[in-house]
Amino acid sequence: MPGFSSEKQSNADYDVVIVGGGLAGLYSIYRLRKLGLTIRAYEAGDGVGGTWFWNRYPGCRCDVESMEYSYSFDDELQQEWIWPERYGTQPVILEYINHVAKRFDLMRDVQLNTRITDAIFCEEQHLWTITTSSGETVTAPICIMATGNLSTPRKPDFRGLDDFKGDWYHTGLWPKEGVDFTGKRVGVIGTGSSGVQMMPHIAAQAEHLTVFQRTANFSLPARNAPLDPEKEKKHKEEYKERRIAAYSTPFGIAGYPPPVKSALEATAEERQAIYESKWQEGGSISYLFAYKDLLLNKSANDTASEFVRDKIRETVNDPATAELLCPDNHPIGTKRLILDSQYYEIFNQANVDLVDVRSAPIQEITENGIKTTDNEYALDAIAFATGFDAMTGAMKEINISVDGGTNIEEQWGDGPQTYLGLMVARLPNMFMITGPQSPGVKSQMILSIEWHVNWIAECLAHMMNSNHTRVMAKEDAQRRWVDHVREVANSTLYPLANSWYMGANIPGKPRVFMPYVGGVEAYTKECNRIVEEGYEGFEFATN
Ligand code: N01
Repeated sequence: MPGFSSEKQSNADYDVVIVGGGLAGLYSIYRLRKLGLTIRAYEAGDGVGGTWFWNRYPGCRCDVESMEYSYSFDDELQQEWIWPERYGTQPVILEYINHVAKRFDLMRDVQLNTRITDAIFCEEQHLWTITTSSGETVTAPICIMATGNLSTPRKPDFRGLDDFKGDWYHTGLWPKEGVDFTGKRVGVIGTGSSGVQMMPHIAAQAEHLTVFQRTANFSLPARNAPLDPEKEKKHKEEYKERRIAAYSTPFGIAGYPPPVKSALEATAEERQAIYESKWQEGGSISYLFAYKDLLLNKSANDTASEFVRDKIRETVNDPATAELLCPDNHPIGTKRLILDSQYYEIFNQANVDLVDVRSAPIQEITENGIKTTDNEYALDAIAFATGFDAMTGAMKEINISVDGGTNIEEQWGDGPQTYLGLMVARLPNMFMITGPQSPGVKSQMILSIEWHVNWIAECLAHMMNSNHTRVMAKEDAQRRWVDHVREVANSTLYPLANSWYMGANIPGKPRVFMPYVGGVEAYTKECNRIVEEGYEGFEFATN
């Protein structure tokens, strides 16, 4: 083996096994090849792309601007690729990912249609044995979990779904061939980003749309439009500097100077003017960056929340429907802020109804539709926009352990425990890309992916140079990091929302705030400091 060549590891099939063929898995192949390592990546789908492969529901689009949401590792790539719109659609992003895979010849290291069921580390040999759903096993000293944060779609266990005579779908497992809702009575359960993006498209096509809403969410206009060629040209000229500057920001996106003023220091008129300009501009960072304390101080946040509620009241003609659409149980921004295109407007259409399933919950699915505690709704199709077992779901689906001992499911019984969202104590030689307790989902994902993969590549190079065959996070370092992540979250308003960040959308899941919200700048500085201090909190060994 070129990389990890200790005697005991020399029979390994590969140096590195990667689980997942999304943006993280693909960049890992590209980067680790440069170390001369042999690699095998496994992807459950019949194509690469991860999130953008599976989420094919109508209207699916990224909520980060397309000039930002792309790889930065190759300047020619970022100069040459042309994004047609301000926000990339799912088909365009998937096309981009396939283009990257082809351009850098990544597919020769990817095995499609292969789900990983087990990953067992042998402490004696310092080797992972990875098992696929077809029973194949491969060995490698290093295992990288590029399994994604929103990759385990979740459909609530409603009684009676098997009896439903119509068709049903989940946004995260949408059929490749698309769905024609023409002439159909469609029910959508869920009003997060997926449901809100999808519903204007269904409302335009279906005979009738019934929206089953449990929690009203805040949504801002995306103001999507064709990309302005002048803006694109300027952005491309500044690409290199912007990518570097992005690491010195909270969300990994340059060009948004941090606000210095509290919302409570401004007059009501000033606030109104600022919120209005941000509303017109579109986009979530801009809005949440209106004042410095919108995610820190409830009274400050109330002003921004109320502005959006007023916009909903202005947009939706029926006052009772408008009021039902006004979020009232969480501060704006503490759940992922949604960007929509004409969402609130659909409630002025004669073929759209809103059903409040908080006051009258869904009881069961019948052969004809959905039954709540006070009504039955006849439907031809149901679309579940009910989200994902976020951040920990994909890892916990795999039986991960050392020598068959305590597995990850048990290790994370009270919530995820990681060091930097990169490694888990007691799981040697296993890295995660944008794992829980890293900024991943609270940042421009591709920037965070590149950061993690580069960090791992440097760590592996360090191991090879020092003849180490094993690296592991120390328990005490992990404990300190988990405490720090919790303390940072508790200094914000985030824990006030029943969000997927908190695991609150999955019955029985521990309520723990999972992302690191100290910001990309603080996080990357800490990762660098740890390396400079000789990989503080990690222990290396040689077999
Ligand atoms: O999922 P969600 P999502 N009865 O968990 C409801 C990313 N994403 O797929 O809030 C009735 O946000 C649930 O209600 P409640 C993005 O990060 C990005 O929409 O739990 N309702 C909620 O309304 C996003 O945040 C993009 O009360 C039930 C909805 O289902 C993340 O993915 C696009 C229910 C789930 O909302 C997840 O978004 C799409 C039940 N039993 C997604 N169970 C972009 O980049 C659940 N719900 C634009």
